[in-house]
Amino acid sequence: RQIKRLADYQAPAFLTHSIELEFVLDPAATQVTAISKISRQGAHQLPLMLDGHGFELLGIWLNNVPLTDYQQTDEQLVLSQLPDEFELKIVTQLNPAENTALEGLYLSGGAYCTQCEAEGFRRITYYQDRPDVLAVFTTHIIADGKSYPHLLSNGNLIADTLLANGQRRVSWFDPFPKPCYLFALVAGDFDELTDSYTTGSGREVALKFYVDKGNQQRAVFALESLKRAMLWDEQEFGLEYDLDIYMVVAVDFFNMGAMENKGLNVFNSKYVLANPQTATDVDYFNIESIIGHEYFHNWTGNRVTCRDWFQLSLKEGLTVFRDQQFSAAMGSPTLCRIDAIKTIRTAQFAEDAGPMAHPIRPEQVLEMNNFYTVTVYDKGAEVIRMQHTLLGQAGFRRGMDLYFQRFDGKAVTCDDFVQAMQDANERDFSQFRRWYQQAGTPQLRVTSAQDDALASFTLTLQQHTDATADGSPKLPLVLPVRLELISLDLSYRQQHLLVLTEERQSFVFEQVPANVRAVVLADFSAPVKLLQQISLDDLLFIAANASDGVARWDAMQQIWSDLVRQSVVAAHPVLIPASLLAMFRQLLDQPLDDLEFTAELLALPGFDTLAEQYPQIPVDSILDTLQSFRQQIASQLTAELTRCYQRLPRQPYQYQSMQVGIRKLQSLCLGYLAQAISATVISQKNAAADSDVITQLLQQHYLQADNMTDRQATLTAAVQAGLDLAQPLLLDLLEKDGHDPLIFDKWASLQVSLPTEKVFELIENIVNYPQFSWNNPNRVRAVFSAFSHYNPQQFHRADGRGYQLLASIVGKIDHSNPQLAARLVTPLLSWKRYDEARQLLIQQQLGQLRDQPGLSNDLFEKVARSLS
Ligand code: BAL
Ligand code: ZN
Repeated sequence: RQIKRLADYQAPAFLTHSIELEFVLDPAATQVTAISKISRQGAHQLPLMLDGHGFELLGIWLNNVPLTDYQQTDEQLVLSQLPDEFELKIVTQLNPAENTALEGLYLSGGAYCTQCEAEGFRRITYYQDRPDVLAVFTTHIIADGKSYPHLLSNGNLIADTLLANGQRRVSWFDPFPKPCYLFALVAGDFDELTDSYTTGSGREVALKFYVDKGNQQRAVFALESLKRAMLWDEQEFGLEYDLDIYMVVAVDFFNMGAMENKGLNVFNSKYVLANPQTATDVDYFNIESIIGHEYFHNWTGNRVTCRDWFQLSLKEGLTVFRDQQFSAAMGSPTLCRIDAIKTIRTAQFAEDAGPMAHPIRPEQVLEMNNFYTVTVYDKGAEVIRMQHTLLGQAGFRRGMDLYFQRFDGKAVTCDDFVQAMQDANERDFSQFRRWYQQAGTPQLRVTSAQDDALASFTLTLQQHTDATADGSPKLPLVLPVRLELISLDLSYRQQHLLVLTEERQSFVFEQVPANVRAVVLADFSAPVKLLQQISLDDLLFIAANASDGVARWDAMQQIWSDLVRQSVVAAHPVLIPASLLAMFRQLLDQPLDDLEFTAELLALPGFDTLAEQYPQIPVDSILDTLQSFRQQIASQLTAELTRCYQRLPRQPYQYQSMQVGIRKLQSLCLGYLAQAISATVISQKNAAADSDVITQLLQQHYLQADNMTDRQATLTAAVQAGLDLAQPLLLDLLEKDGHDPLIFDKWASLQVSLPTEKVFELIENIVNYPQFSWNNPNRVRAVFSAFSHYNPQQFHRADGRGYQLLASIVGKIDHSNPQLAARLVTPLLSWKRYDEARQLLIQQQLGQLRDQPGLSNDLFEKVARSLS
């Protein structure tokens, strides 16, 4: 198995200037003819090394003469003694019907589609499959026009002819040189939703969405989101779309969320299709954000691309940041930020603390697909955000302008990006670049001292990053720290941006009145773990009074996390302090204007977030404590929760912020209320009466709902609390709407979050439904990712049954779809973070996986790193 290293990068020995592809589509025997114009780069006599595997080679021609003098290995074709400039024709034959890995050309349902990032193009033809080889693509697709009326590829349509044999030949030309990972082909019979967009400079762009028959109206929200994204990118960054047509195809079989192929995005149908009956508010949010993300890639990724795959964060970190800014502009910046912080605090911190820890620019990789990670994407976005924070909005825009001016049409590095930011603003970002080299989550320790006599306030910040599995250096980083000082009487408020560059630094503030409180790391201005000793009263003060909504939410999170810690130390759940319950009462009786934000303030942190606070995760204590807290809230605030729920007006569904807030707060109330009547609640004064009222509320909420969000609220609450009413309602959902794959997935994910042992029986049942398919990543994730991520009680069972289930599925899936298997295995990798008994159980499962014959590189890399 061959590890690739960033340090070994060499510019390509040959350039491919153009490639003309012809596909004659056939499920089991698609023929691909690729004619490339290639030239030697520099003075050397190196051979041309082309990547390729998983197809049959039918012939090679050099300048139209058959070529027989070549070497072929499992992964490459080596051509020696070539002229300086030449035309190479290669004919290959593929079997899309048997391509269950969903990389290269495959069949999704009845449609052909491709996925070439990162290294899928090499499954189509021999090619220099690396992002720094940029060519102009022409694509011809030949197929039966009746079965496949839509024959699509990148760029603009240039020809559509009927051939003598009755087949159709459709041709596309993409004038923008691109790496082959951005190539796409789709052929199928779709419903088409069409619109147009006129760019700021007056060019008309045709917008076309292709979805399964009958789903046309479900693409309307995605199409509207696209238009919003196009306008936002013009207004925010001065970036316009550049082709005459922008197409989005929704497919059911897809490993990723979506893919930004030039002019022809391919989307997982989950991130395109929405109507109130099938999509939740969260789905609507995600669709807008992912539609934006893929569109923004047209500049950050496509026009300026990566030199090599180690630079993946160049396009992904930046594009996630851009989609986050877009979502913030379309809705609430605070809620978007909270959303992003949750991802960092759970999945990214876990990755840093586990065997796959890597810097946002990894230095060595066995299987590139393993590095499409929360670190590269989401921590990458935080690193971009810190540059934005340090430079300000105008400075960041200057840097972006210079970046495009310098690098449009080129394949570049993360260093090139930072250099543009630095040069455009005459700043020195040399120390900042450490963020690209170092893995790990910095800990930021805060202490403060107030000198009333001198009217000064001193804040001392200290940073430290623990060693990580990759062994990368741990030098002091540049940490932008937003701070607000507020006096207890609220007469004094000052906001500051501190920049910590040393291991330890003190910042002194003069003319500060007595009794100020410091709100540190407002807006989560750096992706660190904040360590500060701060009293419950002070946290409640911050939660009520900080100017920054994120800081207010964060103060509540810290309160819960402190209470969980106290419970872990005491070995039993502590009682929720009266002052905290009083705050809950107040928020429930007088919710803020922003109801969605109120719901966030009232929500407990999840198991994963809490777990990340501990080097060794006290699984049972955290789970018991969370359960106890939910039930304490439920039983002490039953009346307030019921009142709050009942006061909120429901209206016919619209995806609109006021309504989203109502639904979210009602859902929160139902979640707690269900716990009040959960079978495990022991002390309840008038349990019987409450039980009837609450059961009725839950049932009515489901039965009267005109949308999926509300239905899901009841179902989630009832399943989590183990209520009997869950199963009949789940059955109702399945019978009415379970034919729809996206609803089936929701139903399955709800079932597998049942926190009792019965879940194993449910899982056995689910995989036997005709709607379930082991070859469809959405179906598999809906059951097994949901189980391992949202059912910590059963996944972490002390008898190891949860681990055993996941490992057996991973082993099975690895034969058909290694990329999917390697993603599913993630929760098992951090076995060293659990107690000794669990360590042994997980290690045993990983050991069996490692020894499985024919293990893919994808899975091998993760399992081997975990066990080393
Ligand atoms: N480039 C892979 C999918 C995405 O990040 O947009
Ligand atoms: Zn992306």
